[in-house]
Amino acid sequence: MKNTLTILILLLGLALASCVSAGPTTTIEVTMTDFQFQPSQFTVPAGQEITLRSTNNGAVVHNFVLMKLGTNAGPFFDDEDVPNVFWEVEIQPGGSVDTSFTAPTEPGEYEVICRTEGHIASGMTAKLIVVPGE
Ligand SMILES: [Cu+2]
Repeated sequence: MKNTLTILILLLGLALASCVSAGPTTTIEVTMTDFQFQPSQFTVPAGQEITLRSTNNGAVVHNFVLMKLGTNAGPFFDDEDVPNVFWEVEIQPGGSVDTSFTAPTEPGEYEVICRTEGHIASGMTAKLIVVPGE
């Protein structure tokens, strides 16, 4: 009987933990392949310090480039898009980078792209959703 109760409590804990992970998070784990971000959508609280754990499982250099609100690199990244970059990090093929950035303070949907030539066109885009902080 006591064991059953323990198992129930553990299951409840797991259920609660999975609910929490579905909401905004201050840690993003992203895997890059040729040519995708996995997952391709992240939700973070506004203005918070965000830890980005990135792994590049591809054969070429990839980037995690967060564009400013309301901007979009379009079908390819060029010099015109540089002023619209909010934050970015480059990851070498086979490499991992753990870093952090401060989330934008304005809630909204932000475009994430890989600026390596041709990668947007190959589908290497994602979305960062910024929600109001607590
Ligand atoms: Cu890429």
